[in-house]
Amino acid sequence: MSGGLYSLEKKDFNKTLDLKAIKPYGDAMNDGKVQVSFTLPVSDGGEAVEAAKQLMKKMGLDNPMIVYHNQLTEAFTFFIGYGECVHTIDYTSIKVPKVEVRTMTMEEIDEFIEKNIGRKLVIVGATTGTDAHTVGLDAILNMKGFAGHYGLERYKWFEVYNMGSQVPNEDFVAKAIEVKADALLVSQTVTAKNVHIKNLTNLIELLEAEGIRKDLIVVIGGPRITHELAKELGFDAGFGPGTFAEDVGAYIAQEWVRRFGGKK
Ligand code: B12
Repeated sequence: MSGGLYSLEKKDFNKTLDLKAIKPYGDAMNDGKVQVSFTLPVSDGGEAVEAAKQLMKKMGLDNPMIVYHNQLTEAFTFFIGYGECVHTIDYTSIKVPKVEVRTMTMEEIDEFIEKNIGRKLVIVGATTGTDAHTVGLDAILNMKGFAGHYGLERYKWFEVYNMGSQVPNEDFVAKAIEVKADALLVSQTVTAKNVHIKNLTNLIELLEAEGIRKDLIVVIGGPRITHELAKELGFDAGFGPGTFAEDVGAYIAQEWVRRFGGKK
């Protein structure tokens, strides 16, 4: 049976659950118990442990307890601590943008495209800019797929061009024009220095300059990509960890029909 906080609420199990003020659950509702781990740039010892406990207090963790500390190297110590979180979150106020799509199998997606569009949808995928992480994109595109889910190359009604890694945006856009792409799939690793933001923004600008942005479904994916980030940067959808080819395939097929109205 599927769980979740809402199902807990309906049970007698615990009357103290307040979705307007949730806090971490350890052994009992509302105990706020959490485990944290971090490194401080000091040698191990009594002062280091005290510093770690004071830091946990400043993080909003009451009754801090250091249960493990180990000097990693000279002047660096690793800590594991337990504490009780004093903060709460109003769960009812949280709205996270998600890709709106009806879940479909590979066969259903193929059937849907055949019936509603009547021709293959052309997809161009790449890991762009300086990014060399291709495994995620390959998981979505390659014939073999990932974790028992075939990639989009396996589908009868997708024509897939996988350009691989470190593809300049200019080459990516040129390929999209050459093969008359319906959808572009970009894989991108979020970077500490926001290189990904510049690179992704540049792609949208190039597509707009060519006058083809509105004709394309443009999607990004990667380990730290969210739908919200994708929308902010001018993309149609964003897919993160745990994505399978059918999630993306169903989205592209349904979005194409929604936007372009079926066979043309
Ligand atoms: C393998 C790997 C590499 C390999 C990549 C080989 C290759 N051909 O891909 C190599 C060794 C080359 C590499 C290099 C580097 N890496 Co590296 N790498 C990894 C590692 C270990 C695994 C990534 C992976 O393959 N995951 C498996 C796939 C299946 O998962 P995924 O990418 O999340 O993909 C799924 C979803 O995100 C989504 N998805 C992904 N792309 C797309 C695209 C679309 C269109 C859609 C719809 C969905 C989608 O669907 C996929 C399936 O569910 C990660 C750490 C980790 N465990 O994640 C670090 C990691 C990504 N690398 C990192 C770093 C820092 C680097 C380097 C900068 C290291 C260095 N100093 O040189 C370089 C950068 C190279 C470059 N120019 O880009 C960091 C990135 C930090 C960050 N900012 O998030 C990570 C997180 C490691 C870390 N913790 O520091 N790396």
